[in-house]
Amino acid sequence: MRGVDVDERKITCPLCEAMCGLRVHVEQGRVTDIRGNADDVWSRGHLCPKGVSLAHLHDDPDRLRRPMVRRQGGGHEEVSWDDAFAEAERVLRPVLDTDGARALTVYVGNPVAHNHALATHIGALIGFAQAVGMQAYYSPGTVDQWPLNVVGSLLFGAMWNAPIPDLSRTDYLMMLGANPSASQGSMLSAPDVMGLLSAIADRGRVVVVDPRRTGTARQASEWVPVQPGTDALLLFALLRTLGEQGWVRRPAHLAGRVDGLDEAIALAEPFTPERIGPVTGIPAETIRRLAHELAHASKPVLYSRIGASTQEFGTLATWLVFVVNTALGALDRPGGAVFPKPPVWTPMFAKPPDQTGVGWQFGRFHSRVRGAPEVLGQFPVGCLAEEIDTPGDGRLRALITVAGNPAVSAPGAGRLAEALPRLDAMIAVDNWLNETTRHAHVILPGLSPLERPHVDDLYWMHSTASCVKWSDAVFEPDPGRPLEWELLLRLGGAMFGTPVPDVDVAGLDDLYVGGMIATMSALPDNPLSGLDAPTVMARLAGSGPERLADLGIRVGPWGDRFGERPDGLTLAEVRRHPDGLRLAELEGGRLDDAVTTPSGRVELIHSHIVGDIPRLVRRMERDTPELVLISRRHLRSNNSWLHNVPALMRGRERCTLLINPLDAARTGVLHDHDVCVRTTEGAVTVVAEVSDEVMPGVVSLPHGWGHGVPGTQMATANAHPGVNNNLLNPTDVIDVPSNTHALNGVPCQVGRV
Ligand SMILES: Nc1nc2c(c(=O)[nH]1)N[C@H]1C(S)=C(S)[C@@H](COP(=O)(O)OP(=O)(O)OC[C@H]3O[C@@H](n4cnc5c(=O)[nH]c(N)nc54)[C@H](O)[C@@H]3O)O[C@H]1N2
Ligand SMILES: Nc1nc2c(c(=O)[nH]1)N[C@H]1C(S)=C(S)[C@@H](COP(=O)(O)OP(=O)(O)OC[C@H]3O[C@@H](n4cnc5c(=O)[nH]c(N)nc54)[C@H](O)[C@@H]3O)O[C@H]1N2
Ligand code: SF4
Ligand SMILES: [Mo]
Repeated sequence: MRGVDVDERKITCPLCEAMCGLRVHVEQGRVTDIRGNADDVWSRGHLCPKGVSLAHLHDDPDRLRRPMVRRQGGGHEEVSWDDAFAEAERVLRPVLDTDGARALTVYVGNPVAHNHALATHIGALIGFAQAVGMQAYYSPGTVDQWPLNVVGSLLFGAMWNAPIPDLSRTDYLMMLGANPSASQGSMLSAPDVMGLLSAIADRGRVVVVDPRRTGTARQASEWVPVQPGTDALLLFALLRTLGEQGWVRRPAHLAGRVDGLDEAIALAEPFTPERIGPVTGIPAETIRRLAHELAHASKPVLYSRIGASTQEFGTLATWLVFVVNTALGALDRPGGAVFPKPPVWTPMFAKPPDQTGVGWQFGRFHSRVRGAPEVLGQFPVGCLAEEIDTPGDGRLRALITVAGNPAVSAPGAGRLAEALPRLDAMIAVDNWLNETTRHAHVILPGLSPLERPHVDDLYWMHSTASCVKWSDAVFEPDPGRPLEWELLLRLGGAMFGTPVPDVDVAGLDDLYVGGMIATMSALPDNPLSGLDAPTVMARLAGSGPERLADLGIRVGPWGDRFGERPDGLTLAEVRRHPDGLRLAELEGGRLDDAVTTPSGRVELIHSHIVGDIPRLVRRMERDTPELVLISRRHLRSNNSWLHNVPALMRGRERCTLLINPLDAARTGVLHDHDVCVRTTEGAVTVVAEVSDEVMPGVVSLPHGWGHGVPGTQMATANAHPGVNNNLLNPTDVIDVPSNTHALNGVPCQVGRV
């Protein structure tokens, strides 16, 4: 039955990279049911408990619907949009007038990539601020996938360009530092990724390299416990063994398309299985056996994620995954590591103008306090606090956070919590009053995930098929509410001197989109190259994010290119397919198309990466600490911000310290009792969960907790506060080539409270 009061909408869940198609059943303006859409061309009905929680997010009484400003005496109060914009102007303008945009930065949080309105227009805020002098911007990139971005840039030509494992065809998958049973896949989009893994285990082998026997490891053919932070050693030893045994495959399709494989194998020389065995905790004979299995599988492939990224040697480990894939002949081959073909183009896929023509440049400028070189435009996110609290010329005095919670997600969280109140201007574009936004002078809320249209672009760059899906909003937002992209343009416009309340948002949107098209069409090597910018602009439909979705689809590989391919796609056509369009399956043989390095070949050797090998050699000579800390995720969390959904919080407390029985016995720690965890950065008290799920010498604490702090408004989360993992993570242990913080493998001590 359909009618005004009863309706069913098909949407794509915007919460994670799995991009599940959902059916949302609405009665009398309320969601009564959410289930997987079995007709969705991509996900075929898959979903997880978080997808069902979209209704709770929409209804959450704590979710902000009106802007808030910080009262004089502390605490926040709701105000009108006009008053909020006036307050933003009041705090921001004096900083810009006296110190300029150099004193301002932007923190771009993770949901930006999952929210099309933010994803398309964050570039306006950052671009405009940089145009008037903002130096670096910050993001969780440096506590996440920055090593992959560095490796993608140098080896394959662009920062989001990297092959993914062909899960449907491989017969031997080695996974390092990824736990899709919780994450549902990362930098690897696949519907029902655990189903695909179990099919691989049935027809071949899945080997999980992880200090913890995760849900993924339990379902795998083999769990290989590894000492945190030593994956690069393991991978070098595998590479060395492949070379030594004559097991390197040199298939015809890679001939003349890859540079540096022999050099990479030569660099593996110091890393014998015998030498690295005691450091990694993996016996030499296991390493030789794994090399043998990889070499003799018919379609082997390696894949790594955050555990092998946010660690001391994240770039080398990530790089070596692609080197070993190349040595196995797996690169660009069905069943191996293949390049997806994203249907929706985004400017994120292009090289920035200043990096075009030359190879990628790093260290173009340095941070003020510790002199960190920029990497892909960013300093380590752990620099944020010191840039705010260290006096002197160029001190950060203004911060705009967009869908980010660095007070929880960034290392050195204690210092950051003390630094944020010192800002002269803090503006948060955010939907909750949480650990970070409580410090904001002004909070500008966006819409609920059910109130806005959605289309994914970035994640199709790492997906197991090429699809495109458009979701209309399920509910119309209240009239008079500014949309999130409009908020970003308004703040961006203020950079040029216009008072926040007076910014001509529509005019600025035209300027931003027109300027972007003009820039891109003048650059080589992107789908806009050579197009006539004014014609493109004139033929695009809509405004805001919709206009950019139309552009991305039309210049994408299936697009109409504004009439050049009359049967090609436009946004209007995509909208006619509520179950999505499935355009292509993964295939090999895409190197010539996908690789955009200066040479046109995969360039394995770069001094920026291999220059870090001496540091790795020194790691072999260093003693392993008695106990180290790693992070973990849970299926029913999403970083820091889904803990306010009651349905996801049922069951026992999840913020516990996992500790091996041997370590528990040694330190006197008892199951279910409070334990104190201490690092050079700080100490927390948390309940211990004694379990051989973690290997000896390793303790695991989830990130994203530490709620219940004064001034926040999240009733459910605050009733289950947990502890903030990042009070323990120091800001100075860094994977050098990528600026990424080591959040895994942090030396710590535990003891009874
Ligand atoms: N349900 C849910 N899904 C999510 C998220 C969430 O919070 N909850 N977050 C999303 C985000 S932002 C991201 S980036 C992705 C991340 O997705 P994944 O990369 O799959 O992340 P994790 O589940 O944290 O798995 C990382 C694994 O690395 C292991 N590990 C730790 N240190 C090391 C090490 O030194 N070496 C090796 N080999 N392994 C190590 C950990 O024990 C853990 O099992 O998940 C996304 N999906
Ligand atoms: N120790 C440790 N720390 C980690 C990690 C780890 O494994 N270990 N993982 C890191 C990783 S991979 C990531 S990605 C980061 C995440 O780091 P962040 O992006 O800083 O944190 P999130 O928890 O994702 O916070 C999301 C914020 O967005 C807001 N929000 C949610 N939806 C919307 C929306 O639609 N619009 C707007 N405007 N706001 C919204 C929420 O209220 C919240 O404030 O954490 C990192 N920190
Ligand atoms: S796996 Fe869960 S959170 Fe991720 S897209 Fe699917 S339903 Fe949403
Ligand atoms: Mo992330």
